[in-house]
Amino acid sequence: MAAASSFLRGPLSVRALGFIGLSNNRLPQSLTLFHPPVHHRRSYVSAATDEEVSARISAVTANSEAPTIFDKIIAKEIPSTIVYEDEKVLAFRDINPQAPVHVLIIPKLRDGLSQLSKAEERHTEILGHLLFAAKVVAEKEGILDGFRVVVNNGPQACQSVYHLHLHVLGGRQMKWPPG
Ligand code: DGP
Repeated sequence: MAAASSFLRGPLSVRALGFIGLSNNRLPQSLTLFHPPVHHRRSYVSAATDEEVSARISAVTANSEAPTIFDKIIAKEIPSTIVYEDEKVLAFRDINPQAPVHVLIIPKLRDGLSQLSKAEERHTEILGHLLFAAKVVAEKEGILDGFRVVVNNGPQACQSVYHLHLHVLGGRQMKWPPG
């Protein structure tokens, strides 16, 4: 209980804000969108991890047209470990792996697909291509017998990079339900 009440004084939020280079007084007013009703605030705040708070803040500050770190990876301006590439998609190892195999697959052209919920009819071909690429990556990585494909969409799913991406995870026993 003591630990929970210390969270209420804000260290989680402050650490998360520091992580993305924001201080409380520079927060956009729209962040209040994510504030729970006062009577729910105690359990909500104490349940949030740094990662979850960072993801919510990233979502609020994200401009869906703004470049993301993935544009720099596509342009090879920053290094990544590429495991598969074709004319439409790029697959590279996640910098923060959650399993022995953790590969991200992204469309090279974002075309409005900052997140899956922005998908339109015209995106069906690239969406299918991404899913097929997940199978190709799983095969290359030797995890065809068991792997998981995840798309985090929006702050409640902890999406942190607003350029659509599939996570391909494998190489260990997965659990269900996911966290
Ligand atoms: P998500 O939380 O679903 O938006 O996943 C974004 C993933 O991107 C996260 O697992 C970490 C990964 N990531 C972020 N920045 C970089 C980077 O610079 N390089 C690589 N390889 N992965 C990154």
